[in-house]
Amino acid sequence: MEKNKEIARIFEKMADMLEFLGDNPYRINTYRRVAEVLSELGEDVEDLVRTGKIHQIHGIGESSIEKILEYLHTGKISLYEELRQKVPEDLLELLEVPGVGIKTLRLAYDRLKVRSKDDFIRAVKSGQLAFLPGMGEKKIQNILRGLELWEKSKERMTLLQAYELGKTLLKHFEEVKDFFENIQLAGSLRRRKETVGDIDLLVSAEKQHWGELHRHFVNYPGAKEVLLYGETKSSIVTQEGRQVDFRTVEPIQWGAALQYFTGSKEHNVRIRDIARAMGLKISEYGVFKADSGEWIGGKTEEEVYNLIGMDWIPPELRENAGEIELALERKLPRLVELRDIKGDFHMHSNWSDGINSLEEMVEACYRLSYQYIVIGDHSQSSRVANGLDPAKYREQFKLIERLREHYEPLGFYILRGCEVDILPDGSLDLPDDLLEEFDFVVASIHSRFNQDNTYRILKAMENPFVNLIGHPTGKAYGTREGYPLDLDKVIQMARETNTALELNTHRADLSPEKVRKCMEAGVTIAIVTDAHSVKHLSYMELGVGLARRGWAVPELVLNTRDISGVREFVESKRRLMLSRKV
Ligand code: DGT
Ligand code: CA
Ligand code: CA
Ligand code: ZN
Repeated sequence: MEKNKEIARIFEKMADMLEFLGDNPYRINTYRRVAEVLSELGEDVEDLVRTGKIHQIHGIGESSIEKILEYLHTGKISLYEELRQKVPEDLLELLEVPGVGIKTLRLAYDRLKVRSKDDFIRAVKSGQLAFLPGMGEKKIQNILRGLELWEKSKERMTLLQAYELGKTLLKHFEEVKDFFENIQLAGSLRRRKETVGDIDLLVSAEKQHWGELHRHFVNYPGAKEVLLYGETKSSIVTQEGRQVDFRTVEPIQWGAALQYFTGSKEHNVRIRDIARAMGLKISEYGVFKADSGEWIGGKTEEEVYNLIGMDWIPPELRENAGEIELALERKLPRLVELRDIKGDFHMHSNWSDGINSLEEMVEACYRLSYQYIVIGDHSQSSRVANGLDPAKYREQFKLIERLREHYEPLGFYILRGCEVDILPDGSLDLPDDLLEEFDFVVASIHSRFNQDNTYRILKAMENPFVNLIGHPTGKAYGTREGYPLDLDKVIQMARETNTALELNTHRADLSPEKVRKCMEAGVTIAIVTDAHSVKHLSYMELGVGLARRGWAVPELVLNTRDISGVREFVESKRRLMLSRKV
């Protein structure tokens, strides 16, 4: 899939460059769409070309296919090479900055002779930019704040980025799987921390193979630079500028090493203190008697924890936030696991802004061995997302009806759903008589991210047909912090109205701390992928990790219920709210 990524990046850049040059908007959108389709399709572009299937893909036209072929044959796209002569590429990197758009960059280029990223940053900070037309004080403040966030987000990657990179690394090591026993991604990625500094990859193998393994590691095709190339430890920097640390240990040291390199540091410090008080010493090499230095264990993580009188602790909890005390009393809760998940409540098809067809989404979920899914295309107010009006939803119901005939006998249920917009006054974007026809309704805010939106969410929850609040805090990974919100009030209302709150895997919203608050209040959450393509459906694993980091237990995760449990959840709210009305 490395090629998909490379080509998508070039199409994205060509679109930006053409927009910068004031080219035809139709052409620009076409290239953007190609980039999106390629990076989210989940199928290797080289395979698509080989089988000819590329010609059937919605969103990739013939002239784009020519460019893709050109890249696959020559490693270059000539249009892109031409554009690079005309547009300062480095300047366009700033489009990642929240608040900076092409218009602003073009203006700075024309009026202030800004030619590079650094030129632009200087122009903002020196106040020069403020003199340009349309650049009010507020806009400049926004850009400054955006630059700050952007610089910070460059230092650490999002969990999603780390997860993807981690998967690619694991795949790279499949080629040498005969040389090692165990492999694991450790560090903050294993703990499912929302941002990850660097990736820590750990392998156990017989010493004679270590040389080969380190050679394989530094030859990772995505590596840009080798920082360290050793016998036990090597480090690389990837093309995207991310560091990966790689370590080899002996099989007998596996558990102790994994425990050590998973962290967190704070957790490990406590663990070591407890061991010391028992006359033991724990290091990355094993558990030893402090006086004699005799090795007494460490082949598995369980062994390490058991030797100091506690239960094994799930990595997501290892932050010294109460988990050690509970493990000592052997009272840790049983956390939700991926295998508990029976369905997904929020996904989009190409009826609104998804990449794949509804049929493809359904089939993919069936293959994940789910018991049910909710199709949740956007409603009419979300124009940019190609939202559906009531007639369109009813048309979609007919398609769902047909698909049910095939899938229900297989024990797989397709629920009619939507992601209905919560409008600025808190009312919903679809009429109640339609909402009632859905099997499950997600309601979300997609506008006015700068204001306190508590009242909108509270009002939406009072609707008897709303079952889940989508991405409740409006937060997005890395770039957006979310709107001001009184979470306690939202939690209280969720409990009073039998409404669930969403943990959206794409945005890490709710965040783990907020999940923990829901758990303490006994409020049900639903872990959703908000998938816009088949590929995104696999992020459920990550969502479960974030939920676990928020101490989520299966009883309070809606996806652990079977189909009748979900139906009962919906019915009970309708009964409850209607009984209140009379
Ligand atoms: P990151 O990469 O900043 O997101 O966070 P981590 O937790 O992955 O930290 P990293 O990569 O520096 O180290 C990986 C693990 O190795 C860390 O979680 C715990 C362990 N470790 C590293 N340095 C130390 C140390 O000085 N003392 C102790 N006790 N553990 C350490
Ligand atoms: Ca790390
Ligand atoms: Ca590290
Ligand atoms: Zn949404």
